[in-house]
Amino acid sequence: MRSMLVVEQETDILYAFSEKKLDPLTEKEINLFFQEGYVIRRNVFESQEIENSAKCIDALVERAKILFKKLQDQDYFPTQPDECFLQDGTPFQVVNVMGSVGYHFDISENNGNTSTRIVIGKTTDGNMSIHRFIWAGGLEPPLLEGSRKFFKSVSQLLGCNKADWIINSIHSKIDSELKFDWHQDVKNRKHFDPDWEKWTNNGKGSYVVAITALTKADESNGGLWGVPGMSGDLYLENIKDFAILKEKAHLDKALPLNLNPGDTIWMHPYFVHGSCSNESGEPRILLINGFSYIDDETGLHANTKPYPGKGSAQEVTLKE
Ligand SMILES: O=C(O)CCC(=O)C(=O)O
Ligand SMILES: [Fe+2]
Repeated sequence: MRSMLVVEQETDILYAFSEKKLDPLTEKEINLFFQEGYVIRRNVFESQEIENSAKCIDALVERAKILFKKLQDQDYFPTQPDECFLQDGTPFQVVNVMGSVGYHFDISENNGNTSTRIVIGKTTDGNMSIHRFIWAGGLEPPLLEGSRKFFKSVSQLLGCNKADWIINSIHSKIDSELKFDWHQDVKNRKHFDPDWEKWTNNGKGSYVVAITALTKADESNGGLWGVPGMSGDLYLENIKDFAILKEKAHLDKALPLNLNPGDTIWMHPYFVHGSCSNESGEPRILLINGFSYIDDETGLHANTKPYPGKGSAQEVTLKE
């Protein structure tokens, strides 16, 4: 059963993240989004909001450190995909994607009603690398509260009054070898949910992501790259050969999507993008919010699957 997001019931006890609402996207911004596949707005998060987010991330990192220390104490770093347990009984999954091993811990609070998936790895020199915090607001509700400012823009871009809030993640690249190969987010949606968009294709992609930089994100620290321009419904999933991918996806036209702290980029699910590893020693931290379409008339959901993190993939009302 779909229920309202927990944070909606608890709004009263959360501190105000920001007094200021986000101005709706202008017609020009909306047109850019559909023509270019993305639109950037500067200073969407003010410095106070960035600081609040940083406090939440610090708290998540502390939890990650404790988990990593337990792995170290046990000298237990399995590499084969498996369901494993720490000595204290905490379960975790080992995921190995092309040699990059991630330890996935679902950590819950609030009597198990909300949770975050903490994904960590080990660097070649034996240190912890934070891969990501999935549904980060499950453990740190201010991250959800602060992200509600995107609701209006999501309603404008998806053309609906309600959506499923499926992603609220922190992607932190600090001295990490982590990178994201060229992809379209629609691929992630289809992988996750084979019934993705089955009955609801609204001609607008049915999914939108709003990525907010909490540090600078540019060429120097493994930022974000993208290929401006949308080529209809070009879907890249089945292209394995890089030379063909390069040609079809026009990778020669790729640009760095440079963001300063607080800037937000909205991306269409067919927008081709990726990011490099961060060798700079300077962190690159993104807050990623993803929403999927619910048809106002039929009530059908483009997404039919629960996502990691209790409290995620829940229906939210976008109109304020
Ligand atoms: O963190 C990044 O660099 C990119 C993340 C991304 O594109 C994704 O998760 O789909
Ligand atoms: Fe992506």
